[in-house]
Amino acid sequence: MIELIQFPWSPFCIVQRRILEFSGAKFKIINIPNGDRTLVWRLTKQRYYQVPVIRDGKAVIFEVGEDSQVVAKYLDTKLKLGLFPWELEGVQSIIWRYIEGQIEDIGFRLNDIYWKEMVPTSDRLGFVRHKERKFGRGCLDQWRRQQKEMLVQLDQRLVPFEEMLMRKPFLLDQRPRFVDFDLYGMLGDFLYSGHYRFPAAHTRLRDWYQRMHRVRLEATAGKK
Ligand SMILES: N[C@@H](CCC(=O)N[C@@H](CS)C(=O)NCC(=O)O)C(=O)O
Repeated sequence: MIELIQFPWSPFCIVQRRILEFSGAKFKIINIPNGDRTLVWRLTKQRYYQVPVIRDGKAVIFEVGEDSQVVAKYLDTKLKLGLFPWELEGVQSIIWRYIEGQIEDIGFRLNDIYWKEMVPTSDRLGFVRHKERKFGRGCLDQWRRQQKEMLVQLDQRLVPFEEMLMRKPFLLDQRPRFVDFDLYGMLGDFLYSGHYRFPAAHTRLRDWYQRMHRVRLEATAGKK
């Protein structure tokens, strides 16, 4: 059975989790503490420490670069999901860079403001150290002070997606493609703490998010 090694609020893990749910395949979730990557380190033979990682029998799948989509492409091929059709290849690459850059960057900061509600006491030192080493001393408090402006910025950065949904149920097609799952993951992280509502101005996107929450491969048969 496929195993997903993850922690629950990670945007990139939510992407793969939803893809697996969408597929209808049986899979198992293995949650690791944010601050203890021992399992990942061991499984990847000391080549990777991030999440998500997929274990599928003897195969261990993980990203090889900042812009690789090794995990999603593996699941797509193995489970025949149709998430990366050739005719959308270049377009999706441009869009997922925007999603994983512009949207993820604000979404995770807004969620991290509530880090104490997510991170168990035993993991807090490692969490704060990791964040501060990467984003500077006091970054978590700084994000709290910038919360209002960041929410406005997120709203603005989501406008293109609201526009993409004007005439289609999914971002590029009549059925979801990889970028739908990618955006779903970044927004899933933003909404994880439960302190935010879906941005009110984006009504089509809100309906799309609900659709993405439930959509199943078997229901997309024959849809282009
Ligand atoms: N491009 C990678 C990014 C993965 C990533 O940034 N994972 C984060 C969790 S959301 C992580 O493990 N960060 C811990 C670290 O870098 O030490 C992907 O798509 O999977």
